[in-house]
Amino acid sequence: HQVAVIGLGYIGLPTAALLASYGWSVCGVDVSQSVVDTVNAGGVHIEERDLDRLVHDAITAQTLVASTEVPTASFYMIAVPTPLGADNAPDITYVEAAARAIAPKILPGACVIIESTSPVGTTEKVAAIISALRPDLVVPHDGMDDEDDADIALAYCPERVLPGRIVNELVHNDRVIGGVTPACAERAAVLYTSFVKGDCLYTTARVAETVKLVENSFRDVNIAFANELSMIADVIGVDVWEVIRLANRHPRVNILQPGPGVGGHCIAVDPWFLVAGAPSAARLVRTAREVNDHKAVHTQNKVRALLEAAPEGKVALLGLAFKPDIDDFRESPALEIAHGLAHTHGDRILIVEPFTDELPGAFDGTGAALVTLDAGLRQAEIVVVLVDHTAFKHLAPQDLAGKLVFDTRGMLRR
Ligand code: SAJ
Repeated sequence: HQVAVIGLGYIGLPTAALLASYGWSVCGVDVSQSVVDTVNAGGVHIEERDLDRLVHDAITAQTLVASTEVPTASFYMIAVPTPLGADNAPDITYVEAAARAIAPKILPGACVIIESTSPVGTTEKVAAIISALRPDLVVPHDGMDDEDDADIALAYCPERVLPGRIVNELVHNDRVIGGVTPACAERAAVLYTSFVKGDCLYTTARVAETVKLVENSFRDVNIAFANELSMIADVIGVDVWEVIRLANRHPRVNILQPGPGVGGHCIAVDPWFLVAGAPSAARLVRTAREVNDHKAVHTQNKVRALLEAAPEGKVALLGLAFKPDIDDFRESPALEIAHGLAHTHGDRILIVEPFTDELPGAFDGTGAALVTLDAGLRQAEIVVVLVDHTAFKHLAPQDLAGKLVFDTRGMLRR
């Protein structure tokens, strides 16, 4: 194979299928046999726009195959998860395991690319792992006397695609290509320039690692500002949406939207990787994380107060996903809020989520029920918007007449 993509998740599978569609012979590798079987049957195990057709076509054309074994390849792309461990410390064990799986297979001339969001210094750790397992190879390192001495190339090229738009953004976004040496970046660019229509921007691996974390921290800090404003507005008694709308008419102000908290597996996680690298310097980044996490607690408390104000009434919670029009519930503040309320208020909780057929297992035994939007509106005295799915946007004032309404997204006024 020309390319081995390690990890067939939200990033690896679209990237593997896209590379295959651009003529590369690709082997997608995953530790899960069921993922491998699904992909080899031309199917997908994740919901993402345009992905099913792309995978189906690549499998039919035999340009993509999936396996649990790492093959010998010219390019290895690591796209495995890097979760948060205990105490918000980054856990790179899957990246390290991928490096150990690649090491015995790699031949001189090959290129290893890390795409997983990683704490700064991870690329150097991968270099050390391959070096230790393959003393016969000269692995590149920063500041080496003659970079042409290296037997393999090693680069960090972060993904930066938006869930829901992954296939499109993989092609059109600019890419940061961080080589351990300039020659490594050039080698990695051979892969990216074959399908990226945005610009390929060259730098060092360490800068590229930092850039990825900074992008998501920037967004987290800005959402935290909006969320803090919403809590300040509650105290001083003004409409936060009106404040933001008018403030944003200033030519140099661009405030984001408050919500019930920040979710997803990136923005709620990556800032902690930056904090871990420089704990005492990263004060604003840490506080932003705390503000956004607190917003979910604050939202839950406000719903509890409404439940007390209408002691016989039911509440319809609209949405569980971490953002609109997506079926992804990972790290979702809406899910966390619904779950907390289900545990204390059981059968008073009605959940409306068009992106699922059944409630996640964590709701078992709580008494909370998944209902349609119409049923929720019929039965509930209180309506809480947690996610601004398109399916909720046609709600009219008469649908909500006589109900207590709490709109965490400002959707109804929009
Ligand atoms: N959110 C708000 N208010 C806003 C914008 C977002 O509350 O004004 C919330 C959303 O509801 C959601 C969370 O923030 O809960 C994150 O959503 P998002 O759409 O901002 O981002 P993600 O997590 O889907 O994708 C991000 C993107 N990063 C940036 O925009 C800087 C994407 O480009 C990255 O590739 C992705 O993280 C990743 O994989 O790291």
